[in-house]
Amino acid sequence: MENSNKYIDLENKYGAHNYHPLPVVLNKGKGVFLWDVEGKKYYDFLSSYSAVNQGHCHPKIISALNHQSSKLTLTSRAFYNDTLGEYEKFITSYFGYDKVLPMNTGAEAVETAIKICRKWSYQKKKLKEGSAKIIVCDGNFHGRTTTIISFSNDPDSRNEFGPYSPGFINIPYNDIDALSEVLKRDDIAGFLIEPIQGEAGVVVPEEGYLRQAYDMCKDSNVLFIADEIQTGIARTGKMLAVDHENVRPDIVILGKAISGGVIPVSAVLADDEIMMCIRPGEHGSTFGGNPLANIVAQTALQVVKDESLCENAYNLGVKLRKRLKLIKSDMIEIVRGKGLLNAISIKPKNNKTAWDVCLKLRDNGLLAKPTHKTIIRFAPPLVINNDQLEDCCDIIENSIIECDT
Ligand code: IF1
Repeated sequence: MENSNKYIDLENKYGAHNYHPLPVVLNKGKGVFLWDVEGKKYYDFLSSYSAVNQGHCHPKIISALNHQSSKLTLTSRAFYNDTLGEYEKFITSYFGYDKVLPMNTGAEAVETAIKICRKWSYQKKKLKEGSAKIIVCDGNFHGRTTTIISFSNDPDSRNEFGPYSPGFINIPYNDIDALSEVLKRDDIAGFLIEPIQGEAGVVVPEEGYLRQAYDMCKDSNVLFIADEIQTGIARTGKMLAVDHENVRPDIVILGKAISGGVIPVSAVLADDEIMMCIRPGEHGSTFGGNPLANIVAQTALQVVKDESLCENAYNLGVKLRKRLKLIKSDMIEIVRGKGLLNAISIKPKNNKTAWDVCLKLRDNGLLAKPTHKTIIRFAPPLVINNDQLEDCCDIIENSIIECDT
């Protein structure tokens, strides 16, 4: 542990204290596995918050990264390059939209979607400029920029970061009446929603909620904007979580696993009627659509299809939830999720909390992390196989039983 402590001390001394990581120091990843500096091997059950759906250091993605990185990494958008158009054609056909606006981080893509939605509302819906409102849900997590945390109701994300950006209306998640009520207003531009709320603790809305919400937005000429940064790219057992209800959002926001967790890549997808509201010089970023990102993302998305990760996530998710529900411990209060985006909530017992369960899981060779103190997210890379999943369920069961006694 002394080797790990050396690295932990360095981070404490020289790094901002904006995280409280689980005490484990990693230096290698491959597929579903991670290794620490002492050489101990772990199953990764967080997948870097669903960024490594394709598994750590997927050989095809790394090979594409290495090849392109020795050729051309960045041109800026001041000039054309021979990768962007090909990638744009690939990803718009992959998800079935006319256009893509490439960005880098998830938060940047959410900000981009907010700007596109507002532009559309002034140009096409003819709202009075500056009046547009976007509906958001309580319990949301869409990133950490000052505009995005302005509509967060999580004290840790929001407190003492004011003054806050206006133009957002919060309603309860999974409450169709609340949405119906606010849609009566005449200044609504869009409805921004996570199809499953990840950070809130993998909160899955009732069957039919997304479909009803989408239909109501259509009837009110309001854009339905799906933040699929965490739920997309096969994570919930479908390519997009909205596919479970056959909803086609007006705007789709992607990030994380779009690059297989290799480099930051994000994207906003929409049809021409919406996307063409943005004109040259009105939005962009230095690295958005860079050649390295384009090649890595195209390869990472192709891996999802080549390796049938949607089907695998769907089938193994059913097995995982079944096994979790069989664990005989009253520490487990709730088991929920879709595909391989799952969570359990832990009721403290014998002074043992979700944090202690995660420490025990770590000792037993599986890495997971609590959110909001009581929820443990279980989200392995989608390349996990049946035997590995069974092994992980044994580790989870044994660890919880050890904490329960
Ligand atoms: C951290 C949470 C998860 C996201 C959704 C946008 C973004 C995220 C649905 C922004 C990012 C990350 C951020 C990361 C931990 C992780 C997270 F715990 F913060 F809330 F997954 F639930 N929309 N989520 O989940 O994307 O700018 O980070 O690329 O901030 O610690 P980003």
